[in-house]
Amino acid sequence: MESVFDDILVDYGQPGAVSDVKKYGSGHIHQTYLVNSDAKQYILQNFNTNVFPFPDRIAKNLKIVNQHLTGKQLDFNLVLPMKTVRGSLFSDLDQSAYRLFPFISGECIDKVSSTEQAYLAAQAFGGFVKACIGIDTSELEEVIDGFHNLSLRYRQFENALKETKVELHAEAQELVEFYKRQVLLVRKYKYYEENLPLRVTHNDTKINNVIYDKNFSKINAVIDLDTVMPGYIFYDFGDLVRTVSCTEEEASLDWDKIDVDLDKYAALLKGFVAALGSDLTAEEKNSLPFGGEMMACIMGLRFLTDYLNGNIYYPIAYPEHNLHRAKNQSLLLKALQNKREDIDQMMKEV
Ligand code: GN1
Ligand code: MG
Repeated sequence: MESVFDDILVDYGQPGAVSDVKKYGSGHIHQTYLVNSDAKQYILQNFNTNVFPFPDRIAKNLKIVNQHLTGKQLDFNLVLPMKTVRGSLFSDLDQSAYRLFPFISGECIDKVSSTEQAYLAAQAFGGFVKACIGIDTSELEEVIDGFHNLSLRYRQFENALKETKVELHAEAQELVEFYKRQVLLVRKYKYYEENLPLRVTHNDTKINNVIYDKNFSKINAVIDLDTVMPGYIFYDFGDLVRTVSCTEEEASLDWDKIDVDLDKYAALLKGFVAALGSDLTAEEKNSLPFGGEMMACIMGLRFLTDYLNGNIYYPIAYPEHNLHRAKNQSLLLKALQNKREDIDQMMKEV
């Protein structure tokens, strides 16, 4: 197997032979590996062309962003895919497309353990949006059509429910009813869609998409830039809320422990607002608490839709996996809704 990886290094004009390959990280979409050669370390990804059918759009967006950021002071690295000797972003092997990235050392986590870590992540993702101000969003492509469009995702859920071949047991039925009741969020989404400016957003601001330095004293890098495209500010704040302020990870089945940690929430808010400051419109600031609810809702809807569709999008380890992911997000959403008054109060103080 290693010789296959050697061929990839050759394709990228990298010296040395591969000595070790290990699965890496907890991403759902691409298969990711840490590759050790006798010269260097790399991240290698088996790129998922089903989920990203238009890799050219990713390349175009990242080129525009990269050009815009050249010469600007960013406090962290943006990790871009390397180019092969032929100038391609992919190396094709066994009918799969592989990408190589430089390896950035540091700590990549699925759960923060302090408010400082929360603050740093929010400041970095906010800093990314800030640094991209000035890019004409109409020049960027939509990498995945309607990716965070809540109206669309809700319709896809309704269709899946109509067409599903899955026999819904009581727990599944209860979840379906819960998500059906979230129409108010869809209505609010439409309001913001009409009233907020489009920004260049990251759109996958999960906590495991930053790399801290080894002391957790700063962010070394922001990674996973495939979904960089035009979006609303609350997407990026919302996915941070979803993955940082929740007391349990997205994969947790400890239903009773799923709650919102308000101290971490406050740290996110402070970090994000510190980075973007007066660049946020008043309406954008108001939309931030909605973002947490909306992103928990959209992820839950997507997991549940996938369950109803027979698990064709997210890899699963057991039949109810997507159902359980949807349940986890529903409990987080409930917790966010229950604590909305505290969160609104917090907003006034920032
Ligand atoms: C996927 O591959 P990964 O884990 O970085 C998904 C995100 C979801 C996330 C849920 C392209 O991201 O939208 O938030 O799973 N990415 C895509 O963990 O669908
Ligand atoms: Mg990822």
